[in-house]
Amino acid sequence: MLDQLKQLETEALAAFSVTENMNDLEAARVAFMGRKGRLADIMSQLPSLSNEEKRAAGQMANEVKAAIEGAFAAAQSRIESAFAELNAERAWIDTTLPGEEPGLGHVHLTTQAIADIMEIFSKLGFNRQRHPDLDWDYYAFESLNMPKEHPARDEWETFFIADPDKDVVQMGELGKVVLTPHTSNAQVREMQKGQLPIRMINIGKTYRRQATARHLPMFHQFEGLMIDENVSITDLRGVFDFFVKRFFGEGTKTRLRPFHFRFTEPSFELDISCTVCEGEGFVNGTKCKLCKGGWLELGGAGMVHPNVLKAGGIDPKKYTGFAFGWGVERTAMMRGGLKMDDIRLMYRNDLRFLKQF
Ligand code: FA5
Repeated sequence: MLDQLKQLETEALAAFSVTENMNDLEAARVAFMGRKGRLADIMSQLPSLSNEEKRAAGQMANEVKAAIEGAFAAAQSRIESAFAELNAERAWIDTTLPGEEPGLGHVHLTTQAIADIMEIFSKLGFNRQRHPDLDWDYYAFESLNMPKEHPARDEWETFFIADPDKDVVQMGELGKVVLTPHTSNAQVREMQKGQLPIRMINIGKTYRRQATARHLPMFHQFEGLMIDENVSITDLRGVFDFFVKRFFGEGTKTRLRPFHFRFTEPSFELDISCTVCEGEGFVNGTKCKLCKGGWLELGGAGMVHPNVLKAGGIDPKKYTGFAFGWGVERTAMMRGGLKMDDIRLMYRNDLRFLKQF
């Protein structure tokens, strides 16, 4: 038994001397000195010894215990001071080192497109005006020749704003309150300022109850409005061509396709030649994946309807004008010839996507 005690002391001291953290040290202590540890195990043989042997073993056990406890305390303070040193090293800051340069971002694809759009139209004397994106039904629909209950309103998949107290749609003198489904609410608002001629660009957020790979519930449109004496479709065509050639490139072709809007007469959809296949419809003999036919639709336009001019207090016999409204995100996508599988990527804030632009 005496040999076993000596052996235990040697092993415990060796184990404590190599532990590097408090957890390992405690685990070693329990293994040697714990209630079910090696020392307790050896001491359990005591009753089978003679009285003389018991005395010798007891004395030796006390010496071994004291030696092991001393070694434990020494290992404990060794580990503590090693950690204190490490922490001090970590806490030290070399103030003479050059700082780390913070990463610089860039403006979002939509913001870039808005800046470019505005720069081009300002060359033609169009000014940016700001009109609300939370507006009355009157400006979003009624003043635009879409009376209450008119089926043409359905296409705009509109969000109506509820009165938080009464849980019904908010009403006012000018009808319900809507999140504008298009920037055309700016038309009559601009006319009501009473200043002619008008050359306005209204770029704003628009909202529709739509969320698909090609539709965002919140997107941007830019609305153009020009009103003066003798404004004709030729002017619309000229402005359209000017914008398209500068935004998409000199070689881009344009076309007007007859369409129907309640607030313009005649109305058109404006198309541009595809930015990938250059209007051919084919790339290396295979059908173009972006356009499927050579043309891309930019958005709607037309000559302002006389009823809309009247709603804005303008005499339709004296003045004429054109208006257009195009989607910023779709226009930005077309410029890069981007075949974006899902337009919603633009607002998912994934840096791997955003960094490309
Ligand atoms: C309009 O909104 C008319 N106000 C345009 C207009 C203005 C016509 C002035 C005549 C005179 P439309 O619903 O087609 O038209 O939308 C115009 C453009 O907005 C579309 O071509 C498309 O580029 C964009 N757009 C429409 N809905 C969405 C959507 N949910 N997500 C992204 N872009 C959209």
